[in-house]
Formats: sequence, structure tokens, C-alpha cells
Amino acid sequence: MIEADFYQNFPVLKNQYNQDPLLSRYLKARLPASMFHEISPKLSELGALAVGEMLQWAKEAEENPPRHIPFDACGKRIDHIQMSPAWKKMDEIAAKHGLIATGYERKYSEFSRLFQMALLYLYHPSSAFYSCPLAMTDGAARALELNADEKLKSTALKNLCSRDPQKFWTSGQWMTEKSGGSDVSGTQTMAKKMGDHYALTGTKWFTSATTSQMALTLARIEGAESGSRGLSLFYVELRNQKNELQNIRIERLKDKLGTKALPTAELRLENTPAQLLGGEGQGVRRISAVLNITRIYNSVCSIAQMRRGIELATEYAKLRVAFGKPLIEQPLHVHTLSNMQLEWMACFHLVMKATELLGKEECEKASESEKALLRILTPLAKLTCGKSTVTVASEVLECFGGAGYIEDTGLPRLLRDAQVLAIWEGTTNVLSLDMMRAIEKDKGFEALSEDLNARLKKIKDENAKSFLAKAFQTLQSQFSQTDLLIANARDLALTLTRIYMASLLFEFADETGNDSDLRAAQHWLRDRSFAFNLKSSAESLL
Ligand code: MFK
Repeated sequence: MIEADFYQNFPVLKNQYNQDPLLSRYLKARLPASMFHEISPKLSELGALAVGEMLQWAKEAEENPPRHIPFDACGKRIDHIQMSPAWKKMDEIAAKHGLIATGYERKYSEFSRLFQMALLYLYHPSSAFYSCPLAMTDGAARALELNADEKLKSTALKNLCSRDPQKFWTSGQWMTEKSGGSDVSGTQTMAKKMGDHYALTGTKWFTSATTSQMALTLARIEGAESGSRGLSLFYVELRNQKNELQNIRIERLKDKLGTKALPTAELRLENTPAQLLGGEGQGVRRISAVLNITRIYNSVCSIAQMRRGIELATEYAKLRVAFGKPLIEQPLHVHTLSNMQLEWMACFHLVMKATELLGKEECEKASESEKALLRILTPLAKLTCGKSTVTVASEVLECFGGAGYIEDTGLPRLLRDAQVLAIWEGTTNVLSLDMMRAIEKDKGFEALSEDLNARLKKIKDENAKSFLAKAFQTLQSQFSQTDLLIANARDLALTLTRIYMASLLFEFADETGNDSDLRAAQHWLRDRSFAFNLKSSAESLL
């Protein structure tokens, strides 16, 4: 064969639900049988769409990024953000498939969140990050559900949860200012009382989804104390009846490493009308409810993105022949693939556990201990999955060799987009400190310890049981060395999560009785050397 005759075939993705090696088995194990049978066709429908039209629309949205048009032909300031029609399609699909509604209709009581997050998991990798506005929309819906008056609930909340694309609203979440993204205490936006509403003035430095109909934001009411305790939460409607921005100027769109289809902007508010939500000075506490939801979204999107990359790499390994054999028949390559697969599986179980708890909490079926467990698992899931997605994405590109580095394969986007998952909604360090907050204020460690120990007791594999119990004991002693805690918080968070993930993998293997699930759990234990991690993290501080 002459060289010009050879063209490498690339993988063709198949139905993302039907082909998923874990999702349907997990849902079958966790959901009531009647619910599982009812929702499976819906998941399958979205699984097909995700590899059909959605893939094409995602490509179009990426290739036609948002454009800021500050003025009209006559020089009037209009600040229009021009979006591709493909981006609007993502909005339509989200509404029709109930990406938000499913979580709030609560048709399946505490299991509704699992169903909703399964939808998100299928939707995200083909959505060009429309999942970002959806995350903020869901967070805003929760904040309105908890804090809004009946009027706002019957308008804004209703729209956020609508299945009708004509009525469906998305929400922004504007926290970050020039003075700080992680540390919001320096927020400079001021809120002036104007009769029954407030007028906000200030600059918001990172606002994703500028095309949303509403936003939640932080501001300091005139005369309020400095620092984060002087901040309040506000509801803003972006446009008036004539569809003009209400005293909001779009300064510019951000030029980002990835998430190119997403309209992330710098905004100037000049007496923008706003409504106070949840009481004066309660802003950070109230917006934490939003953050906890968006952090779970981030975790779900992380596992979804890992899964997409691993599927591409695995399918490619079946097609690509090197040194006389397909890559899938070469042990070192297979080991690399299975390591990624394992990381994804462990993250999957962690995220689904947090999702289950979220569903229970919202339906008032969670015990105090389960609420505290959710509180600590939320930052742990976000920080662990965000980091793992970056590692996995990099490995996926490497599995394609040079092709992974070439733009028109679409693969580099996986790596660029993965990086944001470790940054927004709290970096790894900020979330490690949030874990500490959950331990100090909300009994997070006790709850996790209780849950872990109860699970370990039931694990059938005796070696695993005793190894994990010992690893957890060692870790527990490190948590009591308060002088080392803060500097060591990231290592402790990652190690704690890895031990917890191991317990979930063994639990699932016992439940399914499936040999490959047990081998995966044992592989995880062999490859992730918890005790060594603990020792090295302690030594690094000496
Ligand atoms: C693919 C989909 C992904 C989703 C995409 C969404 C894109 C959106 C883009 C963005 O908006 S990125 C912006 C993200 N910004 C952050 O994630 C902020 C990171 N910073 C933090 O998380 C800080 O920890 C925080 C601002 C929340 C708090 O810092 P402070 O100012 O030091 O507050 P403090 O005193 O620790 O906490 C104030 C109160 O809130 C306390 O309660 P009390 O008033 O009762 O004492 C805390 O316990 C409570 N609190 C803080 N974090 C909490 C929380 N409560 C529950 N859960 C939490 N996570």
C-alpha cells in the first residue's frame, strides 16, 4: 500500500445512554424498578440526540462564538450579544428534556435529582457548555425556592423550571469582581435603596451566560459593614419590556482558553434595578446554596467529560493499528485506558452519592448526618473530579498521538474545556478550605466517618476492609494535627476522597455481584496508594 492510500478512521460515537458501561447499571441498582423502566427510554432518547444533532450544533456553536455588538448603526448603545442559532438549540433541548424542571417537579421524590443529573451527564459533553447556564439556572432556582416571595416564585422560578422553550429562562450568577473571585469580601458593587427596590452600581468581572433573562448577584447595601458579612444577595432582571438591558453595559466578552461558545462578559452596572433576596447581610450564606448546586453540576459535567474522552480513546484504540496490532491489543495501552476508566468510575460513584443526598435533602428525607455528609461531599466531589478531568483529558489526547494535538480533530477542545472545571466554582485550594469549613462548622468529618465506617463494616472483601479502615485511621490522626491542617488541606481532601471512593466501589461490587466491578475496586486499592500519599504529605511539611 502506498502512503497516500492510507486514511485513519476515527471513532463514531454511539447512543450515550445505551452504550454507557455504568450509568444504566447504577440507576437500575439505585432506583425503584418502576421508575427505572419509566425513565430509561427518556435517557435513551437524549443519549441518541447527544451523538446526533447535538454534536453538530455543538460544533457550530464552537465555530461561531458569541460576538459583542456594542452599538447599532446610528451609534446607539445596544450591547447586543450575537449567538449562533446552534447555541439557541441547546436552550430548546434543555427545556424540552426538562434539564432543570426534572429537579424541581420532584415527580420521583428524592430520586428526581438522580434522574436529572443522569440527563445532565448525557447532555453536557455535546452541549458546547450550555451546561454552564443550566448550572447557574438550577442554583438560582434553589435560591429562589428557599428565599423568594410568592410573586417571584410564580414568575421567575416558574420560568426557570419551565419545559416550554418559549417560556424557559436561564439565570446568571455574578459573584466575581476585579478585587477577587475566591475572596468576595472586597465586593465593591453598592446597593442603594430606592423605595421598594434597590439600584446596583459596580463592575462584575466574570459573568457567564450574559444572554440569560435574570441573574443573582452580591452587593453591599449603603452603610453596611465591610467584608463578606456586609454583602446581600440580589435578584436582577436583565432586560425591560422592550428587551433593552436595564442599566447594564457590556464592557467586553472574555477571551478564554476554552468554553469558546459561552458568552462570558465583563459588565458595568449603573443603577441597575434589583430586588433583595433573603435578608440584609445574608448574601454569602444565601449564595452558598447556589454554589453547592453549581459545584454538583461541575462534578457531574466532569465525569461526563471524562467518559466522553475515554470512549473516544477506547474506540480509537480499536481502529488504530501500530506495530502490527490494534492499540487495544497492546498491554501498555490497555493499562493506560483502564487507569483512566478506573478514575472515571470512582469519580462517578462519588458524584452520584452526592446527587442522591441532594435529592434526599431537598425532599426533606435526609437525616442530620446525611445533610452534613452532603455538605462535605460537595466540595470534595468538585475538587476531586475537576482535577481528574484535566488529567484524563490530557491522557486522552496522548492516546491519539499527534492527532490529539491537532485542532480539526476536535480533541484539543477536550483539554482546554477540562481546565475550567478545576477553576470555576472554587479552585482546588478554595474547596479544600471549604472542606475545612464543613468540618469545623457543620460536623462534616463525623458524618463522613460514620457513613464510611458503616459501609466498611458491610464490605465482603476482608483485605480491602482492613486496609481501608487502617488508611482512614491514619488519615483521621492527621486531621487532628491542627497545626498542619491548613497547609495540608488539599492532600488531606484528596486522600480522604480516595478512601471514600474505594468504599463506594466495593459497595457497588457487592451489590451487583459482578466480577468486573470487584476487580475494578481491587485495582483501585492496588493502584492508589493511600498510605503513601498520607506519609508524603506529612513529610513534605517537616
Ligand atoms: C459545567 C457546569 C459548571 C458550572 C458553571 C458555573 C459557572 C459560573 C461562573 C462563576 O460564577 S465562578 C464564581 C465562583 N466563585 C466561587 O466559587 C467563590 C469561591 N469562594 C468561596 O467559595 C468562599 O468560600 C465563599 C465566598 C463562599 C465564602 O467566603 P467568606 O467570605 O470567607 O465567607 P465565610 O465567612 O467563610 O462564610 C459566610 C457564611 O457562609 C458562613 O455561614 P455563617 O454566616 O452562618 O457563619 C459559612 O458557613 C457559609 N458558607 C460558606 N460556604 C458555604 C457556606 N454554607 C454552605 N455551603 C457552603 N459551601
